[in-house]
Amino acid sequence: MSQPDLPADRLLITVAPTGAETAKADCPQLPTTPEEIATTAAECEAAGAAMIHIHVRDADHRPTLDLGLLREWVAAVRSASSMVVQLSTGGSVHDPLEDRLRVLDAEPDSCSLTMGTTNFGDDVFSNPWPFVCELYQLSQERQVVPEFELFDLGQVHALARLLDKFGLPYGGRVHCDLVMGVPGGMNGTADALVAAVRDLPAAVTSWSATGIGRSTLAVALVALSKGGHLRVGMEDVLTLARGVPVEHNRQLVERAAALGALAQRTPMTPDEARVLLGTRAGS
Ligand code: KMH
Ligand code: ZN
Repeated sequence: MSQPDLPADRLLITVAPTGAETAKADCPQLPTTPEEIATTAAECEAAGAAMIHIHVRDADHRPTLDLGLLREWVAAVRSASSMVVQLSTGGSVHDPLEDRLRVLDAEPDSCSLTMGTTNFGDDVFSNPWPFVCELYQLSQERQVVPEFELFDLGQVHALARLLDKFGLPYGGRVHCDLVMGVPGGMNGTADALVAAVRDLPAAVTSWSATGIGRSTLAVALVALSKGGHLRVGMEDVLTLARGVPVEHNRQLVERAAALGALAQRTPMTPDEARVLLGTRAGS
């Protein structure tokens, strides 16, 4: 996997600070307002994150895909940091597909794009093939770089099928994220990660991994061993250790940077991340 124009030791740290699953009432430290997301973005960039994966909340702290709020959050993050802004098109398991397509109207640099339907705890995260194809073509048209979210090995295969059918993403780079340890998806283990990386299509130019809950450290360590990048954040894990809650997303970014330092990897700057991912110039 090549990183043209970048030193080989560079590590992309993506922060996913909010997600759609945790209630503010259960976790008051979760960033759920434009002010909180701006502060989080600035702190996480200072700690080494170069991209932010955003799920927006409304005034009642509930997940929303309201276009006005999406735009407000994108602007808040851009005013506080220079990180690559990635909006979730996954939303919550309750969001209609048509609302998820409209996320691109908020003009992010990047969008998540999940490669298939997954059982998601007791719910279903719906990503039918026609929806995946429509969202992908829309991302090409709007010049938004997708991050392909892969929850299982079948979705790795589906990515090859998508690229064969519709060609490369805008920008010509192919970045994906292995989301591991979701109840219903692939296991958050070294063996599962090795199998998924082995099967990635040859067109993939970079990949990161994230382990949900307790799998977070195992997945991060094996991702670094395999030369991958890291996604961390309170979307995926709410404790630093058993009984020790995360107080700030920056703690998870700091820990990712520290693990990277042990593996002799240097956090990438947002400008370097733009080269890695092929996002629009000036965004
Ligand atoms: N909230 C999950 C149902 C994404 O952001 O694209 C989907 C998710 C993936 O988090
Ligand atoms: Zn997400």
